[in-house]
Amino acid sequence: MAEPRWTNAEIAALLYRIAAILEIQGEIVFKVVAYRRAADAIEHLGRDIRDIWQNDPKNLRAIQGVGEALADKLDELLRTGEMSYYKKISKGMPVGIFELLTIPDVGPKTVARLWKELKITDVAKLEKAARAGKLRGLKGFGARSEEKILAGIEAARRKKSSTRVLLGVAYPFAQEIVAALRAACGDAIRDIAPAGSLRRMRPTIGDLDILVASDAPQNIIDAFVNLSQVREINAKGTTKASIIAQNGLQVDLRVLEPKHWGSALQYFTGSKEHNVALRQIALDQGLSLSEWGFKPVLSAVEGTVKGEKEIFTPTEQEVYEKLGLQWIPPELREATNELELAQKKQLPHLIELKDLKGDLQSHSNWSDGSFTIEQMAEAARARGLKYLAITDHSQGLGIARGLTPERVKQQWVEIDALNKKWKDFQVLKSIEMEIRADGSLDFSDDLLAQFDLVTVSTHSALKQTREKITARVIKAIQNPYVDIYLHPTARLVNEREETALDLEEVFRVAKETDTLLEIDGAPERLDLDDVRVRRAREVGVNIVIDSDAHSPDGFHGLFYGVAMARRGGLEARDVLNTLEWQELRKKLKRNRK
Ligand code: DGT
Ligand code: CA
Ligand code: CA
Ligand code: ZN
Repeated sequence: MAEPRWTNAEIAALLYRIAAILEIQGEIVFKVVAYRRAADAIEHLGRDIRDIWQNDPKNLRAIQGVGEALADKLDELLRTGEMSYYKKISKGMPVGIFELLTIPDVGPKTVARLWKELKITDVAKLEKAARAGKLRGLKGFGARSEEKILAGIEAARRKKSSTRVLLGVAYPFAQEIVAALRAACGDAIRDIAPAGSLRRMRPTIGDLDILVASDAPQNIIDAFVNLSQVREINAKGTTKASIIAQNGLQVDLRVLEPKHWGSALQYFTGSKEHNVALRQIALDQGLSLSEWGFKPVLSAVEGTVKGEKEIFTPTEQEVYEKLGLQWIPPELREATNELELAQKKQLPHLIELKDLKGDLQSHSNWSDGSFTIEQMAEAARARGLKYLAITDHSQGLGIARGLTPERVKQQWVEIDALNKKWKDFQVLKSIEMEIRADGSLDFSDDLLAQFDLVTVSTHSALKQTREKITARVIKAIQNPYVDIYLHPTARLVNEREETALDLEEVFRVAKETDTLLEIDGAPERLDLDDVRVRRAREVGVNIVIDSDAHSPDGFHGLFYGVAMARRGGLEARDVLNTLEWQELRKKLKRNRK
């Protein structure tokens, strides 16, 4: 049965669609922009829109871009599951029309003309018409535009079929490409860095953007297209090239003169929205900013003043400084509030990997890991950590060879013996306890009280309704011996959607009960993500960052977990496992009474 409840993401998608319809119908730009702005705000709310709504349309106006009229429409949607306005304006709109908008260079105006004048209502019809040379009948269209459209259809197809690559795959691959280019080009490379979404540490990467500063661009381009990682060359010019790597990832390379390095790195790091806002700040100061640097402008109308000199920014710092801003860490460049903070010189001092003193989720061969506790501990210690919680699964999770109370006791004997081995390191007795479908737990309170700390999570019955799964999790975290709730939304990037959990409610109860919430840094999880992390901090929930390692390599999860925390604006003091174990211990609710 269909779920009548609309998620934030679905509501945002509906508003984007309304904007597209209005645009195709030739509505005034202002109205279209308003819908897009509201869609964007709802998409990045970080909490369920119902928590703001609370059955009163007036409350919705607190959301950016939502005025009275839209508030009423959203109110109707939240109450009834339908929006009559959408029904009205989408009436008679062929569904295929929206896919036309995903083709590069095909905007709403073109779509409207294709539809009205040639009865083209989907991609298949457009492709047929372009091949048959029928588009040139339209005013302003020629054989070249037909070619361009066919190429665009192809590009849109490719984009749709290739899912975005996990950060955990793209990041090491980018390092590999950078190292290979350095080895091949030596001194010809003055500077090299990955830019784009990878530098911003987004959980998934569309394509890799690599920048090189050099006075010998052709050498760099030649070396690049000849790397052993290259499967296919898409394009090769004098200063840029684009390839498909053996692993399927597209890599765009741009070579530029060193004097443009700062502005180019800034531009190609994005995000696009951040860049748009930054350019506006520049314009307000009479400067036009591009990847090439700054140029003074007299006014928007007059354009660049003849003879006025360009201003180059060899470093990225200088780009932000020139505008009176603090340099903004790439992870924050998603157009939330980073520019405002940078203006006021109030950017957070973001947490770094080296701030972490321990890891509170890891698995050994006692459950679904493949290494001994000792191997895991030595690997954590080699990374400079001082404590490691072994959180093997509890019996409720049969598939992972979950531990029974008897095996838990046996494990403790092993841990006690191991802990005699080190002066500077400690293995903590812990467990990843499955929250059963009804909210009950695998172990008795009496046993739970004897662990150093207890974590809970959900791996089963993930399709429960919002009410059920929320009640289930809340019941678990209200237990006085449950210290941490792991990977809260249970999503798997590209594989499994989040559960229907009411996170806002969980945040509230977590704060009330002193339960910690986790950023699980395993690249396939990254859960909580940046938007949720930001919200959790706002509410005042305490956060920990864990690797969820199942092998020594798995500790790289700490690096990606820290990246999510940085994207969410966290400082070291916002993350409890930056504390020594003796300090953290005192903060656990089990030790607070
Ligand atoms: P991705 O590849 O989908 O994971 O995301 P990005 O952010 O890497 O996007 P990409 O590869 O299309 O472009 C790299 C950066 O270049 C982007 O973050 C900002 C900049 N950029 C690209 N196109 C535009 C544009 O049309 N306007 C502005 N302001 N910046 C752009
Ligand atoms: Ca990219
Ligand atoms: Ca790109
Ligand atoms: Zn787990």
